[in-house]
Amino acid sequence: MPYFPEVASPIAYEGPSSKNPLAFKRYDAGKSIGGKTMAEHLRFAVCYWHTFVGTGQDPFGAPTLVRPWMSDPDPMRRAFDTLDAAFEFFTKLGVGFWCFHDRDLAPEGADFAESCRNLERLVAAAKVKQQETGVRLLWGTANLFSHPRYQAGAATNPDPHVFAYAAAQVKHALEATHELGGLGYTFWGGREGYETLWNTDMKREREHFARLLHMAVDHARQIGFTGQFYIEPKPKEPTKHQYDSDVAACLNFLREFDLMDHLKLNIETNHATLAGHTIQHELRAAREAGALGSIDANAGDELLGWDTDQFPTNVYLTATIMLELLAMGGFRTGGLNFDAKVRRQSHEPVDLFHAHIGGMDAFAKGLEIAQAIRDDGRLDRFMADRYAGWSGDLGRSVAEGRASLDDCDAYVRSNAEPVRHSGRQEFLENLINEFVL
Ligand code: XLS
Ligand code: NI
Ligand code: NI
Repeated sequence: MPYFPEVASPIAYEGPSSKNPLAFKRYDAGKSIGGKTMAEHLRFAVCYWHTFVGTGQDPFGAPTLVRPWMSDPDPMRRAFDTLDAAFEFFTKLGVGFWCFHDRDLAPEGADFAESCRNLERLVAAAKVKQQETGVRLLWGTANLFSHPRYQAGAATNPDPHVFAYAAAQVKHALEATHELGGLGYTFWGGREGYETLWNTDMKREREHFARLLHMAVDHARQIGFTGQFYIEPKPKEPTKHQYDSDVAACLNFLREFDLMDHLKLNIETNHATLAGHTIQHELRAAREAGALGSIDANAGDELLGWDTDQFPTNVYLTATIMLELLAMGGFRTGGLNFDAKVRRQSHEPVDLFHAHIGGMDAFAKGLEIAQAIRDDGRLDRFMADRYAGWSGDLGRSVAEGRASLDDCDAYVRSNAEPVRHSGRQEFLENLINEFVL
């Protein structure tokens, strides 16, 4: 019995004039844009946690997302049913990748050994599904934040026993990822942060966090996992102050603890917003450090101050993201993972299709806009002209470190007042809109 009977066959591209809610209007997987297909550019992934095991529970009400694949009273049978639903969904949607946490895929057992056995059984089944469908694992991760043992953090817990538990969980999640041919492995801090400094040794906790990452890198080498490690910045939630708060903080952390060669960043739109940055800023900061790895594609709500993880529908946003990606030359190991959830009133399984189709169309359109802006060349030329002075004698001598304060003093004395130039912000906003409108 299919779990998504409304969707008889893979979602097709029907073009912009289609009125079919179960068709793509913009995302045409095989269409070539700037020498690569849309599918190759966008590398869409579906996340397991929100999409298949999310319940819609919130602090004010009970679960609303009562899924047909979650009805069996036995947790392991439920997990296998969920796996069936997930791969049916991936293939009907036509995405190439998925992402999971260990505990989304397999339930926690009575003890750690049983949890590991549960995970191994589900991984074996997922491996078969991957072979049958060709869907690949973009990244795996461990859930080091839901269980009460992690109430004071995982790697940053004051108790080394809890650190060891987290490390053991990472070992198995990493091995599961390796077994599934995962292209990457993500660390999201979860509860790696603090509520109050009255009880927190921040220096020690950050050192321990780095230690776990080094241990994971060592273990990957030992088992032959060559996928990319990622760290995912987020400023708050669940803790008041997370150690991996934004891109700049993560880069500093990676440099401080000698991890730059081993981790790149997985950047989430809603986390950028919560950090008081734009996603454009966060992507740019990571890209310029050579550390932009992957993207958790979602959007927040400007009126709410928490991680609402909504599906991205704003074409201006997706075009901005795609411009940064194209400037980097596209993804190498990463992709666009829909770390996004349907609203709790959208409780029917078909809503999951509407949500993902909308996000994929918005990104396809964003890709086309971004490529057109690059082909047009005016934006790049404006930027080149704006900084052209730096190719002259003065600019080069400063940038290359040959000029001293004395040299600058002499230059200013022998030249007239600098000429001011307009920043042309409105002109540039109009230029972008030429392609968006
Ligand atoms: C939570 C994070 C989480 C990570 C994976 O806010 O976005 O979903 O992506 O642990
Ligand atoms: Ni995320
Ligand atoms: Ni999030």
